[in-house]
Amino acid sequence: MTAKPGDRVKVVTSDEIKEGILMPNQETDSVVIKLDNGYNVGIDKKKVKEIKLIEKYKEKETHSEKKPKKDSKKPTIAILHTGGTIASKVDYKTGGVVASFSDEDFLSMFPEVKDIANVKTSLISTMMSEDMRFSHYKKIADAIVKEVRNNVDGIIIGHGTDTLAVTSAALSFIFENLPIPVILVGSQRSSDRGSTDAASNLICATEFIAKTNFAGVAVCMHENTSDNNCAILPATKTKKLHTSRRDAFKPVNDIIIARIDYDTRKIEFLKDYTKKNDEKLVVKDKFEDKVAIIKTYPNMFPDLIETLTKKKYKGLVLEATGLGQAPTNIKENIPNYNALKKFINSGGVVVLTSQCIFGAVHGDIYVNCRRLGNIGAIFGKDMLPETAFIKLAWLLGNYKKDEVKELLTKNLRGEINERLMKDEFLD
Ligand code: DAS
Repeated sequence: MTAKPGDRVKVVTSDEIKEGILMPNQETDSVVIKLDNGYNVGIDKKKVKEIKLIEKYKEKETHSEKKPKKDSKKPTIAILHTGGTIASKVDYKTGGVVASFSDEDFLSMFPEVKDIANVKTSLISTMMSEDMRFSHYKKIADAIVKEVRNNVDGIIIGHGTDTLAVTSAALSFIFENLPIPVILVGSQRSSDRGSTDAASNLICATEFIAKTNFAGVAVCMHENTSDNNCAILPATKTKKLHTSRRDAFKPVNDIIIARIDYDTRKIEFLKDYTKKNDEKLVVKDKFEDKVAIIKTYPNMFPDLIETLTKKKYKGLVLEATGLGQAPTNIKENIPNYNALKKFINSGGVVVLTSQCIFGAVHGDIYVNCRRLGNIGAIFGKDMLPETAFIKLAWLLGNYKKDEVKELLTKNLRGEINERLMKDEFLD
């Protein structure tokens, strides 16, 4: 009888025999099994001589109701699931990856976490992060406030990777004086793949919460392509720069906050950080819906900007080229200039950012930029376009227009780096 996903098997290769649960395999070149210690290994299919069936999969009737015991010597961490692949496991019947959210399920997937901390889990949503809306940021913020009141030592937010860095920016604007760490963790490869980064990212985030006095929002993901280091990345200055690599997340115009060595569990801080505190937590969780982000492009027409004016949008982030130039200078592009002017004159706030990933925009170097500044466009310094978008929507949701304009170019949560250094650039 051939083994099916979920069956206990022995995989025999020319060099070794490995026993575990056969996983539905998404990688065409390897057989993946879950070992008894909870981790997955991928074995090169070319090397496999035999897959011996040891025991057929038996579906469990119900989950065990046994709650993991709390150890008073360990910190308590709340894991809030929003979806993505980070806390998913295999449904052996369908072979699909399904989200699993109970404390017991979570600890059976990542058994090592309970050696570091007491863990409680809760479900916020089961969604792909590209579907996130401002209402979800509020939901996550409410759950964070609840756990802060429960006196947990730190919070991990499991999140899809696509917009993880945008949520981290949104959360850092929402909260002032967060007394504990809130670390967003994703995984680029799902946990049924031998090369998954879910366990190491989660374990590093747990170690970071357990061993440091960091407070505030940050991201924890692989720092390099091997499994030996994870990075704690700044919440408002991080970007997903690769579609599939495990080290896709990089700081932009900034450096990582800390490095966690996965093998030795040593934590090294690379920059100053906010420490746990008991200042009064301030929560401002409103976002203005009528804010858009538009990338300029060759042969651009004014239609999109005109529509925003007609629809009474209040804010626009224009992802311009280079130092903040937009196609507004030659005769054919004057309609773009006029459309921007009309948007601003009708009460809209325009923030200029750059399509260049690194560096800052400047209003006074090129005459073309100065013309945009003269009609009231605001230069967003070195802010990432997506961070500028979140900041603009958040400011418009919580402040008066004059304050919005003033605060846009002030560094509130590390989103603006006034002193760019050459090592704050991708090597
Ligand atoms: N689409 C991705 C997302 O949810 C998948 C993932 O990384 O979890 O952002």
